[in-house]
Amino acid sequence: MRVDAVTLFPGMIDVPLSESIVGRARQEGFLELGFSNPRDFTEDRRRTVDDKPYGGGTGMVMMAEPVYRALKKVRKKDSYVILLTPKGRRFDQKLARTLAKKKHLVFICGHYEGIDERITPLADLELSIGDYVLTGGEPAAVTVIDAMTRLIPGVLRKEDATVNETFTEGLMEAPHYTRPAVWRGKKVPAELLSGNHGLIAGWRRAQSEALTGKTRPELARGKRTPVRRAKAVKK
Ligand code: 6GU
Repeated sequence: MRVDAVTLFPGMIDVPLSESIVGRARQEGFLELGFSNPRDFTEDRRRTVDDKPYGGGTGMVMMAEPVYRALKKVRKKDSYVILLTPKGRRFDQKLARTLAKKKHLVFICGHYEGIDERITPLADLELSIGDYVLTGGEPAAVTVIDAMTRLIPGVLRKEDATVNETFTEGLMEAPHYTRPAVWRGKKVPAELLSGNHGLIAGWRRAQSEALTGKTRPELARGKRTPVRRAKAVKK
């Protein structure tokens, strides 16, 4: 898949996504990541990208025109454009799966107090990664791109690694252990050492349900009484 980010700070996205699995996915061509910097589309000597908010208030607002031009440079007919903002719809695993199937995504990253509101209608989706405020959309873009990339077929060596994992079934995954079987006096649960696949599956299921009920009761409840679904993402 192709992803472009409209950002004043490409390094905030490029650097973290050059390591580990996503770094390899880029080298192997599963993910093509490009950048378009609004600062490169300014015409004044100072290359101004922000200005004071109309009506007063603190902070600066990203000006519409440089963002518009940076978007125009990368947007194609079938691009799906996502504006990253804490006011957006909350990102989750289901949306990661939907977005991972798109051919071309463009992320618009706000910085400072945000972007001139007249940019909003250019986006297909406003997206947030959680209920807290970041310095800009860039760390959110990293999070979303990471979550999608590992779902692209072929990126993970064992594709079923994404089948039984946390959130896929609305449950948290059971705990994992590796050698040694006794570490500093702490034992690995006997079920996992039994070699009995039915026993292991039953233990994992019970652990998943207990863990989810304890730390994320709203997910556990959602299993029995599905909450109203968020509006479907435009195709
Ligand atoms: Cl997408 N942007 C910013 N600035 N803060 C956030 C966010 C996005 N998602 C959660 N907090």
